[in-house]
Amino acid sequence: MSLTIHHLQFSQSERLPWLCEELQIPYTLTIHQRDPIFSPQSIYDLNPLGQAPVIQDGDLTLAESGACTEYIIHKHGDGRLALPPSHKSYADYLYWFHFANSNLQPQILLLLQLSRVDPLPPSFARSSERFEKLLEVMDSRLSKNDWLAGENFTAADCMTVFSLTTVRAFYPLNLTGYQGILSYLQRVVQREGFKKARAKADPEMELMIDGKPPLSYMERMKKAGKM
Ligand SMILES: N[C@@H](CCC(=O)N[C@@H](CS)C(=O)NCC(=O)O)C(=O)O
Repeated sequence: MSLTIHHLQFSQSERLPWLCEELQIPYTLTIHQRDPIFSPQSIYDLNPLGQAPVIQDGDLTLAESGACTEYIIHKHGDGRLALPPSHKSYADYLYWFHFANSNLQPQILLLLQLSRVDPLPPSFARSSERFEKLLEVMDSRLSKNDWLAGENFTAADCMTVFSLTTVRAFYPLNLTGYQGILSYLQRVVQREGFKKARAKADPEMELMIDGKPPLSYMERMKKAGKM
């Protein structure tokens, strides 16, 4: 088995085991624990930026979850879970695939940083308003469509779900009232591929699909006596 996924627990690298389970392709999963918050040396040994995920395939070592997703789909998955240009939902697929890492995730990270400034700067309120708008747009989309690209479950979903679930252990996003998003998350966790990936990659982590934010990662570490 040549494809290895390096997964940092409680991180966006969860996207890749999920993708591989959905594609039903073989892979070796190497799990790395946070130390206690950031990446351990073993991730730096693979990626000088110290970020996960990282995949290895023969002589290749590749980071960036979007790049890894496209690589896996086209090298190992016969293009499945991507929509081709001929598909009626191609543009939607592209939009939501890129939305995850180019819009949703950066806006959450901005809120996380601004929320730590004391006193809170006016830009925090502005960013929060903008983020609510973003959630409204996603909620509306998911109220009318089962999956982000439309009728088909795609890699756009694999790219996005981390930012609506696990990331909330780091920034307490409240999804209460966003019924389109919450129903979507229920559909996600019923997928066999999701269940299998979760059991292998983060078996001890709860699903984080309620409106209320989950226990924070810091609190978990304190409870476990690791901080
Ligand atoms: N844009 C990158 C971001 C990767 C990233 O920041 N990963 C985080 C996990 S969510 C990480 O490795 N954090 C540990 C650290 O920075 O020490 C991707 O999509 O792969």
